[in-house]
Order: sequence, then structure tokens, then C-alpha cells
Amino acid sequence: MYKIIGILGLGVILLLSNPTFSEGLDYSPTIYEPVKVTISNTFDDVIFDGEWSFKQEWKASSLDSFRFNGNDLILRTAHQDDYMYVLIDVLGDVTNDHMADRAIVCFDGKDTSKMADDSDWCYVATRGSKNAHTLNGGSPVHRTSHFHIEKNHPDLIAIGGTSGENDRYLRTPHAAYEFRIPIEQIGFENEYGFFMQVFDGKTVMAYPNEHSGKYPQKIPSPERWGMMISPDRSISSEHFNQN
Ligand SMILES: [Ca+2]
Ligand SMILES: [Ca+2]
Repeated sequence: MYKIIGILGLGVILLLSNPTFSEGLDYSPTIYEPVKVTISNTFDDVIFDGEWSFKQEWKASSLDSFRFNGNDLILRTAHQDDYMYVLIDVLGDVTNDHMADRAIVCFDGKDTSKMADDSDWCYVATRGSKNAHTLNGGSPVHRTSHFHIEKNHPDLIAIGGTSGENDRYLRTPHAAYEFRIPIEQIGFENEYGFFMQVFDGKTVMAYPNEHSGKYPQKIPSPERWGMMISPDRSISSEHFNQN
């Protein structure tokens, strides 16, 4: 079992260690809309199986839509109690590339640093797998974007699957990823640096969009991530109310 985890872990490290195609090229200043995460109360009902399990499942969440080379990608985000919930509905990924299709979401809850530090967390979901991976910044290794694999928080869920029948957007079977992230790990903040990277077997789609492109792509410096904000500042207040 440990051997399998080790091999999967190595895969993630290899993914991270590939040189970026855009390295050395000029890039324009980041232009992006912040993701506005909403507070919800329906998330005890979510079934973590990597698909829209029923029509209303992810309805009570924020909606951000992206388009990459004509393919749509839907991001739904919510927070409730101690968890951040993320669904990535990759409408354009209709090719089931077992163990290659995957999605990463990253959060930076503290002061943004050029090099990923220990306040930077990434979570990896793989299509067709319940095995989540956690990456934490603070590694001296440049080729892994200064991330190393960290033991998963016991309450973390990151699962990839195939969505279709009950999907709100597309019934043709396609990739989808569901995450439940313990907020205590990323910190109860109303503003995070936020980064999303999705691989469909061929190309990399990212938020902010400037990090999209041909495979492989690295996790960029946290300085070049986008943002997730809680417009009503309910992440910190909800945490405060519990204490
Ligand atoms: Ca589901
Ligand atoms: Ca695919």
C-alpha cells in the first residue's frame, strides 16, 4: 500500500518538476476576476463521488465559468462551517485519461510570498481515484515550485470522476472533481490567493488563465495566483461564531 502511495506521490512530484513552457517568456500583468465564495447550508448533503450526484447537489454555491479554446469549465465554490467546498466541472474533458486527468486547487491564506511558503496549500484530485494529495509550500526545491507532499488532513476529500446524468450543464460524460478542504489548514480568512490547474490529458487549463497552455505547466509563484474572496466576510465571522 505504501509503495502505491509512494508511486502516486512520485507522479505528483514529477508533474510539479516539469519545466514550464511559458518560462522565459514575457507575460502580461494578471487580469482576472476574483472568485467570490458564498456561504452555504446545504453541503452536508453532498456526495463525494466526482460527479453531480443529484440535480440540486452543488446548486447553493458560487458560479464562475471559464472558457479555454472553446471548451467550458465550471467552478462552483462554497464554504460552510469548517470546510471549503470546490467543484470543478470540466465540460470540455470528454476523454477519460485514467490517472492522468486531474485537478489542483491552491490557497494562500497569509502574506503572499514570491516562493511558496508554509502558508500555501494545494490539493490534488485525480480522475477515477479517491486518493487525495496535499502539497505544502516551504520546500527549498525550485523544480517542485517549492512544494512538497504533505500528509493529508484526516477530513480532506479530493476526488475525481465522471459526471453526466445528473449534471447541471452537460449530460455527455465528462471529468468533474469535488473537494472538501478543512479551513483550519488554510486559515479562516476572507481573502485568499487562489490558483486552479486542470489537466484534461492534453492541455492545462488554469485560473488565472495566463497559466494555461500546453502540458506540462508548473504551479506558478503565489504572487501570480488569482484571488478568492468572501464578499460578506462570512468565513472569519462564521469561525468566530463557533468559538
Ligand atoms: Ca457528487
Ligand atoms: Ca481527459
